Amino acid sequence: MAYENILVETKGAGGGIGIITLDRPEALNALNAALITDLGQALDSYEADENIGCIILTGSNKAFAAGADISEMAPKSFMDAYRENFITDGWERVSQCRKPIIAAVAGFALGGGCEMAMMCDMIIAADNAKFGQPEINLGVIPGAGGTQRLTRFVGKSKAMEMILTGRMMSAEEAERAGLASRVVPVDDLLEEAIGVAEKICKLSQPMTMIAKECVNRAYETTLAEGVRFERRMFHSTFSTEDKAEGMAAFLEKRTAKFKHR
Ligand code: DAK
Repeated sequence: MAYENILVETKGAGGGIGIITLDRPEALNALNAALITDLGQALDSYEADENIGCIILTGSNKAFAAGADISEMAPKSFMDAYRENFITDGWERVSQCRKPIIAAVAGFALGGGCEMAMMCDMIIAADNAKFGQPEINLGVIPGAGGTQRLTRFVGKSKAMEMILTGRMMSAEEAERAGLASRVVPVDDLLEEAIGVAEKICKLSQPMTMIAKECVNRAYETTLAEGVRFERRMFHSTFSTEDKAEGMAAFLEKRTAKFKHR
């Protein structure tokens, strides 16, 4: 399917990696309604495709995304925004993705762009990446989870500084603070993300999905509930063909051939 605001391609052995590239270079990949619709459709189709084991979301070397499109927001009054439920439909789609999704971030990841990267399962940052929640400069506040997710990633003090002043964080600082899983040279960004995705694709697809679901529980519930949930999910993995194959392969000193069942 052809899209107007994103590019899609598959990579990896057997085409197991779905790559979505945000593509509005004239506006530093600012996220408008049409782009969010394209992104949702691309994610739906990768999630429905059993061959896809991991998704990479990326932008250009200059910008992952410089935020929601300010020209779309500027004319709206409170009543317009409230009645239309403005920029709500589709905005949480990335966080609802059940398959592993990696944000490969180069350049600006600001406002909604930073929020979208944080909705992914991990952020691999290029050395030129800049993260920020600059909405305060526009006379508004973050609206797609920035006050909640950034605080969980980097802690209260740094989140407050970023959100109250609008200052940007370098890739190095983002890694140090736990926002990015690692920093790589900008020219190697996609290759590094593909390397991680390839490792994920070689594993049992249901296990990577269940593991992701369990990690995400850590953000939504108490420790005791989270551990109980993990225990039940762990027990359920014993019903799968992939558990039988993975453990047999280890004991027989061979590589496991997962069937994703
Ligand atoms: N929207 C629209 N256009 C943008 C844009 C944006 N966010 N960011 C950049 N552009 C456009 C610029 O207007 C410019 O267009 P032309 O003038 O060439 O036509 C072009 O991209 C290149 O930008 P610059 O000329 O400014 O490039 P520089 O390298 O000089 O500066 C910059 C790069 C990233 C520092 C600067 O462009 C900038 O400050 N951009 C705005 C960043 C920002 O404030 N972002 C936060 C936006 S508010 C919600 C969901 C999401 C949100 C809220 C609610 N719900 C689900 C309820 C999110 C809100 C936001 O993200």
